[in-house]
Formats: sequence, structure tokens, C-alpha cells
Amino acid sequence: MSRRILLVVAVLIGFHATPALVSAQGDLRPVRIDVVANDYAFMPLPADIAGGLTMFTFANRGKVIHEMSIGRLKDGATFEDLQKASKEGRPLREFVGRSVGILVARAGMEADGKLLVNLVPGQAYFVMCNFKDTPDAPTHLSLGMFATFRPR
Ligand SMILES: [Cu+2]
Repeated sequence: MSRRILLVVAVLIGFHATPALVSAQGDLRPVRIDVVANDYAFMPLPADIAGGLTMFTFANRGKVIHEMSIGRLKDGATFEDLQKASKEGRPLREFVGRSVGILVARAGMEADGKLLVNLVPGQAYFVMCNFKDTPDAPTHLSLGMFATFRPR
């Protein structure tokens, strides 16, 4: 397949999870995933996420500050384990294999930075916000502010 056809195919597949594009110079541009949150949930992530170099952005449409924390679960851990630990105020590290990166965005704002992640195919990833509105309030994670995905 020629590069020009590849580019057209890539553009037709969609905006939210554009496959890595090959530019005219031949360098690879990462797939971009725009993560959007409100109070207290993430908008659905693309259903099909490929492994490889991926650029994450984060926009907060809510009325309180949120984080987008990306990580990988430990082998054998489930996301329910993580959410339960958050609800009970226990450390999450028992279930987190790797913390990949965090973006923070104030209410109604986009994060200043972006996260460039080399997604490993087949691994269990999560996106979550573990902030609280006040010290005694429940974590946003325990209110349902998370998403999970497994790159193919
Ligand atoms: Cu939050």
C-alpha cells in the first residue's frame, strides 16, 4: 500500500483514535487520544486502542479539579480491587503495577501538558482520578471516575 493510500485510510478511520500516521518525511506520529472528564466520570475512551506510541490529552469539563492518572494493573489484580482500596482509604500500590503518568486540569480547563505513552499490547491499563473535594469526602475514583482499556 502506498503512503498516500495509507494516510487516507488512517484519516477515514476517525478522529479520536487515529492510527499512527506516516508523514511525507516517513517519521511516525503517535496516535492521539483526547480524554475528557466531568464531575465525576470520564467520557468513554475509544473502543479499540492499539499498542504503541500514544499521545494522551486531558480536558476537564467539570466544576472541580481532576487528574487523569494512567497506570497498569499488577498481574492478577482487578480494577475492582483498586476501586475498593480507594473507597476504603487504603494505598493503591498493592494493585498498581506501574504508574505511567498524570495530567491535572482545573475546572473547565485543559491540562497544560500531554502524556506520550508507549502502550504495551495486552496489558490492563486504567485511567482514574483519585482526588477528593475535601479531606473527608470520598475519592473521585470511588464515585466512579475511572476507565479501563487493554491495547491490542
Ligand atoms: Cu476527579
